[in-house]
Amino acid sequence: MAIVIIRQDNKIDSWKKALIAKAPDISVYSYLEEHPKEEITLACVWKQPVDALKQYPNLKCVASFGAGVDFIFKDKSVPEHIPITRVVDPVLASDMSEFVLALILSYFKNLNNYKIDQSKKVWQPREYKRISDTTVGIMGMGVLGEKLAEDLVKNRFNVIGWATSPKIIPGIEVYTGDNEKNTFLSRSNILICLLPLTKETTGILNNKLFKELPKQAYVINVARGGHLVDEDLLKYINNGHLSGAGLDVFHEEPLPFEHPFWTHPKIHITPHVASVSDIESVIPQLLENYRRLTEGLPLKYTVNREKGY
Ligand code: NDP
Ligand code: OXD
Repeated sequence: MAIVIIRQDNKIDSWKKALIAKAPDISVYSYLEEHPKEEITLACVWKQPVDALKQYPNLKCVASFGAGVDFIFKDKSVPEHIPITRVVDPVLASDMSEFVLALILSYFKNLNNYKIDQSKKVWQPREYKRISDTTVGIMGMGVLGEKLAEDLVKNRFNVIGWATSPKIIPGIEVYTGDNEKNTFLSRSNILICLLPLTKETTGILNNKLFKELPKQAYVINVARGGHLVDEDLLKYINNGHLSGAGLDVFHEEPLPFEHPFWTHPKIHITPHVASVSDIESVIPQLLENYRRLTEGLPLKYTVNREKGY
């Protein structure tokens, strides 16, 4: 039994070194080196090349290096009987929460505009917004959404949520399903997308949804680029209904050079950095699942194939 790491960025060596340091008894390979394919039982992946998983005849589990698994479901070569796991980690959740809080406060206090003004030596005071006047709506009240909601409440925000199943979270009203979606939207001065990307949620941030938001609402997408219909966002910002957007994720990453989001004065772009899996914090759960596989025990943090998350 052995682990293979498959990812197309420059982080393979760091993950491999850390895995070996914590579990010297386990064989860990990069998919780029010569390795015994039939020994691989666990593949740890992040945006793996198409068909990369086909070459492991004894694969027993595919583990995402992140919270999202959309890129694994997109790969039709992953055999249906193989369980898929994802990262559930308090550090990932608190990093996300800190990021979204920073984005909201930067928007409230016009910090981006002042940075642009500074570069032109322009002295131009602007009106600012207050926490006490704002309701934040979070789409997706899972591991990340719930932590964000709790932190926003601690910071005196009025917070509401939306999910598929009911939740009891002190101080937070959670709406569910399509029936309650428009009521939820009509109250959200800031709308945050923390949904998984599935068949149901693809393109959910569109004209129809933006129309239901209060005038001058601000949209933050820290989930996946596939949730957003880019042209619809531009239309609703340019016609003045929305006051702007903070976007961390895009259909194509890196965002193509010619994309209009880059230069839009009301769009704040970041390069998919809202919350990045922390190696030290995530390795114990990857190793625990590897040991569970070895011992034939149930795996932790498996996703539901039917639901797609
Ligand atoms: P979870 O699976 O824990 O939570 C998903 C939430 O979305 C659940 O509350 C679920 O409802 C709700 N949901 C799913 N489908 C629907 C639907 N059709 N309608 C309404 N609600 C729905 O995911 P996480 O919180 O761990 O992560 C969310 C996403 O954040 C990830 O999938 C990933 O894409 C993204 N992400 C982005 C990062 C970044 O750096 N930008 C970093 C990490 C994650 P219910 O609870 O009822 O099932
Ligand atoms: C994730 C991500 O899904 O980093 O964890 O986007």
